[in-house]
Parts: sequence; structure tokens; C-alpha cells
Amino acid sequence: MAIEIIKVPDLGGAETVDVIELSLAQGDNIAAEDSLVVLESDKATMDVPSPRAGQLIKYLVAEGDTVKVGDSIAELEISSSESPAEVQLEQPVMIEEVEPKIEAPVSELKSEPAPGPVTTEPVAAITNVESSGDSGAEGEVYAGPSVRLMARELGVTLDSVVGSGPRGRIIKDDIDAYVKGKLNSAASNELAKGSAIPSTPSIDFSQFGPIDTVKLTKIQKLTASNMHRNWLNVPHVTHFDDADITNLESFRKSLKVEGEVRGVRITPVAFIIKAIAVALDANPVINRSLASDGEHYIQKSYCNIGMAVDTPRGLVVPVIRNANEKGIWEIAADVANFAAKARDGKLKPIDMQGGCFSLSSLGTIGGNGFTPIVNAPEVGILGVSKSQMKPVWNGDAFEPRLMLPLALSYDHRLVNGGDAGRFMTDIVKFLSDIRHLAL
Ligand code: CAO
Repeated sequence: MAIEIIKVPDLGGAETVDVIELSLAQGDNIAAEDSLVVLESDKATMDVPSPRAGQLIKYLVAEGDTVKVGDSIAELEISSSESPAEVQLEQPVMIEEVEPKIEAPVSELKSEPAPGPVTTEPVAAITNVESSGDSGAEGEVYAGPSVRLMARELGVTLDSVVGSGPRGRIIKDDIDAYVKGKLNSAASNELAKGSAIPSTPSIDFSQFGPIDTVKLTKIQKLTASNMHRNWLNVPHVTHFDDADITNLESFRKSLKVEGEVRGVRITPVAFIIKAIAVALDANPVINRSLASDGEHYIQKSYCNIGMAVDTPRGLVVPVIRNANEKGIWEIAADVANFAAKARDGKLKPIDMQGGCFSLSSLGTIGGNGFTPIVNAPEVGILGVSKSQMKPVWNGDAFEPRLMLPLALSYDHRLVNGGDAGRFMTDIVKFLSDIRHLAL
């Protein structure tokens, strides 16, 4: 085994050069004349090829180092078939005169030292455009051999790549950036076609002020993933209306004493759930789910209503079963019971399964309206905002009426605007005159 130290050859006039590229990785095999390193002077680049076949033990320089003639570059183990005696490491360099293609202005190029001594056994060629054996237009691009290899492996035509190295030299990062750019533009094309989702940039918020990074609860994580899935999969439309609940509220207040006797607090939510259940029976198209095969829908003959509950751990949706068969007192008891269980973290998985339609009531919090996200595989959700006294035209005059803002979001794959409009109109009718619920 013969170890050889490869040194910087005669530079043809330049005093120092920069190591701009290490062409191999430690342990790589190298054939005679293959490039070991690429050096760069002020005006030109130069490959230093291996004098013979062998294996790279290690580099003795790093990219960015400045070296001069005679400095050690690399340690090579020469193949046993080669005779170390034949190795001549410090041969002068041939400077190859070529027409300047790009980098330097002509005046600068003319101030280059005249070509140095020429030998018949050149170790390296200094050129002001790198030439490493590639032919055609790409051969005139300013890039080192390992960059060319990388480009070939990735199928990149160097002509298309803009170099960011000194004087426009193409470096590996440029190939990376080019490939990423191509992939992103492919993704953008997909985006334009509506079949891809742009990624969210990661932001260091601490650069703007003090922050805390807090772990999401399990419920928050689940909610995030469900909301995201439903937002992306369900083509949402939201239908708005107001229900006049003036009479409903006076009736509800009249039940206060009875409620105390029964031990049940009756809120508008119980009436709304009953109205939804009866409207679902009258509009079975809203009580469907799309089958996962995309060929069928499931028509449900049961009527379970989910109710969003805001808890410190996150949003949960317990399900009030068979709401169409229950009276309003019974529903009110279910609402209170599930709200308490949700806030105490005592809901069981079964309590949150089997919903046909959901209600999200922000009535106690406020707002004129919001567009709820469908809780798939259900196809509809009713968002309820805070009731307000409003002037309503009765045909002769404006009358103060208590109006409840309603927003019905639905899955337009299965529910048409007409279906949604009829369903919403029924809910408004039931809430505006609850006698209809008894019919
Ligand atoms: N407009 C005005 N007042 C309303 C109202 C409305 N739409 N809805 C309820 N209220 C009033 C009731 O009249 C009652 O007041 P009184 O006792 O004086 O009559 C009070 O608010 C009752 O509020 P509540 O919250 O105790 O009970 P509820 O039955 O109205 O609601 C529940 C139960 C579980 C739906 C509710 O507590 C809740 O958690 N809502 C939040 C839902 C949510 O977060 N949705 C968003 C989901 S998507 O992010």
C-alpha cells in the first residue's frame, strides 16, 4: 500500500487560490485524471486531478481554504497496480487560453498574466470557463465536476441554472435551489388545479416579543385535525336567517317555576334542538351521510343531535339521542346533564357518537353570526348567535321583536340550496311559533 500526498501544482502565475470544491467524499475510489479538488483564482477555476487511481484517505484542506503552490491537498492510497515511483506531483500547470464567455470584463481579462510555461504532461488546466469533459452548450457553463455530476444525476440541464458562486459559478446549492424551485412550481400548478395544499411557513414569533410554547391538549389536537379534514373535504355553503323568538322567550320564562319544581333549567337551546329534530324528520335529505365509496348515501331513520360544548380542555360534541321522540323538558335535562359532564371531563366516547346533525350555540357569548364547519359525516350544522331586539316591519309599523340569528352550513355534495332553504325555513317557523312543533 502506498500513500501519496497530493499537492497544489504550479498555478501558472497566481500566487494563491481558493479551494472551492472537494470533489470526493472520504473513502471514495478515484480513477487517474479524475478531479480531486477545484481551485479558483481571481479569474479562473482549475481542477486538480488525481495523478493515478486509488482511494481518498482524507482531504488536508477544506472548502474555502486559501492555498498556494506546494500546499498539501489530499492523502491518497494508490492502487497496488500503480507504481508510486511514477507519480510526479508537482508538475507545472498548463493554462488553456480560451475566449472569455461570461464572467470578467475584457479589460480585466487582458490584465491576466500571459500563459505560463507549457509542458507536455499537464496536471491541470486553468480555464476561465470550466471545462470538465462536458460537450455542447452545457460544457461552457461555469461549474465544477461534482456539480456537473449532481446535475446529471438529477437530470438538470446546467444551462437553465443561475450560478450564485463567484462570477456566476454554479455551485451545489444552486442545483438544490433549482430542483426545489421546479418542485414548488409543480406544486403551484397542482394548487392552481385545486389539488394541492400550500404548506404553512414556520415562524419564529420570539423575534417579535416574549412568547410561551404550549402543548395542545388531546381534545384540541383532535379538534384541529377534524376541523381541517372537514374544511378541506366538505364543500360548504352557509344559509342565513333570523327567527323571531319573542313569543318563545316569553313562554320559556313562564316555565321558570315549573322548571324549579322539576329541577331542570330550560334554555333556548332545548327548544332549538327540538326544532332541529322535527325539521330533520320533515326534511330527511339533511339526515343523510355520504358513503365512503362515493356511490351511495346513507339515509338515517334515527334522529340524534350533537351539541357543541365549550370546555377548558377544548370543544366536545355530546349527542342527544332520539331528540325527535323527546319532549322539551327531557331535552333540556339532557342539555344540562351533557354540558356538566363535558365540563367535568366525564363524557364517554359513546356519548359523542352517532350524531345526525350538530348545533353550535354561541348565544351566551355574543355575535351577529358565524359560519360553522360541518361535523362530517353529518351534512349540516346550525350556528346560533345571540338574540337581539330588532325593529321588524309588521306590515303597518316597525315592532320590537327578539330575533335569533341562525346560520346553517351544509355539505353541498349531498344537500342542495333548496333542501337547505326548506330545512331552515322550517326551523324558523318552529321557533317563531312553537305550536307548530306539536303538529
Ligand atoms: N341568545 C341570547 N341568550 C341566550 C341564547 C341566545 N341564543 N342562548 C342561551 N342564552 C341564554 C339563556 O337564555 C340563558 O340565560 P337565562 O338563564 O338568563 O335564561 C343562558 O344563556 C344559558 O346559557 P348556558 O350556556 O348555561 O346554557 P345553554 O343551554 O344556552 O347552552 C351549551 C348550553 C352547552 C350549548 C353552552 O353552554 C355552550 O357551551 N356553548 C358554546 C358552544 C360552542 O363553543 N360553540 C362553538 C363551537 S365551534 O367552535
